[in-house]
Amino acid sequence: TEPVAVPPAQRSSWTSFLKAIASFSGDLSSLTAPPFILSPVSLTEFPAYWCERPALFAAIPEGKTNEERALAVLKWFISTLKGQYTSRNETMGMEKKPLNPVLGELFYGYWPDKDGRGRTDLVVEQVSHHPPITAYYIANETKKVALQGHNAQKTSFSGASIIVKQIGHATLTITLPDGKKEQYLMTLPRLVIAGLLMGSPYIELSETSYIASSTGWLSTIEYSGRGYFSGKAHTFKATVTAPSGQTIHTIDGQWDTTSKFRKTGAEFTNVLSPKEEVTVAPIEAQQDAFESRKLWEKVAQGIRGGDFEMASREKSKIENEQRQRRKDEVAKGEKWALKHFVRVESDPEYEQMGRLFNAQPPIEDTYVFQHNAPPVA
Ligand code: CLR
Repeated sequence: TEPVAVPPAQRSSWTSFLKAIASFSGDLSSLTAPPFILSPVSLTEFPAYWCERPALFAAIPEGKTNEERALAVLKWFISTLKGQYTSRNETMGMEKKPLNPVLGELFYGYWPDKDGRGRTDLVVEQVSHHPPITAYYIANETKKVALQGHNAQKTSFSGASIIVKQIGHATLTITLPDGKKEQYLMTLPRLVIAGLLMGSPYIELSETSYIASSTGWLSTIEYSGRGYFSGKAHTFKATVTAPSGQTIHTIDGQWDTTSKFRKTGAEFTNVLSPKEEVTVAPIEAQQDAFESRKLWEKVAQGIRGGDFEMASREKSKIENEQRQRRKDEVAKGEKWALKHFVRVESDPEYEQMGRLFNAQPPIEDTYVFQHNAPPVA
């Protein structure tokens, strides 16, 4: 195979990058990659993918029964996958290597109120650099829906693909009109990054993820791609089971287009309409030094404008400054203080709801949001 998508001058560097990945497991962020594969966007921006269809997020508490709300959560979840896993192909032509966030990096944003759906706010903080861990909180206060989660990745190499196991989980909390709280625990699919030999990486999802509710309802989502049971890319099948264990709904389709209820043929998800990107404060006037777009501004400019020397110089500046900070902390016997999240060793909600699908591992840590974020104008 010819790496057709790789600029000829970067082919040897692409080959070395692939070799380095193949003989390596763990944190890919430390490997030097050729310029054509670099994205100007930091991983701290990725949690915004959870809310690019704000109306679906806001609609969750409107479900009248436990069953309707379990379906509403599943519908919102499936509808985020296209943005999460294919949007870099759309905006940049292929999957790219995101900027590796620094410890304490922040990303704030919101989706404005529109058509009575209420405003949704996003707070993201890089809570660990080594290994990279990103924590986030997304809430619509009007509709009383909130999502708290964190994610990290374990990567390995198999055949000609990178396999990414997602570590971490997310918990959605809604408050019903009678004041009762209801929760949904979500686990995340496994990623297969294919297309590497051609030099145009793309993501396929595999295996299973779950959405377990405090009401006892459970959605089990199985993912497959080209060459698997349907033969089509980006395929999923979801079953929704009642607390009795009985399967009430089965849904099939493509997470990047549409899906249907198996029994009735009625449409379940449709993500063909445009999504809505998060709004962030203007960089120059309002962002401070640790906010993602401000922090990486010059690196991103270099990558976007093809000035990779500037990008690499500016990136080294940031990394050296980080190394110095860590040294100073050690010297002073201090530890970096997180701003918006507190880590707890074990998450009781994960343990409880995780029993519904025999969650592995059975215990996980979590990062609890401190409700202290500044409002974004
Ligand atoms: C982060 C959490 C989001 C979903 C998501 C989508 C794309 C993933 C990203 C996560 C983690 C980092 C990732 C990326 C795709 C490529 C990139 C795995 C899981 C790796 C580090 C870069 C590999 C380099 C190749 C493109 C050559 O909710």
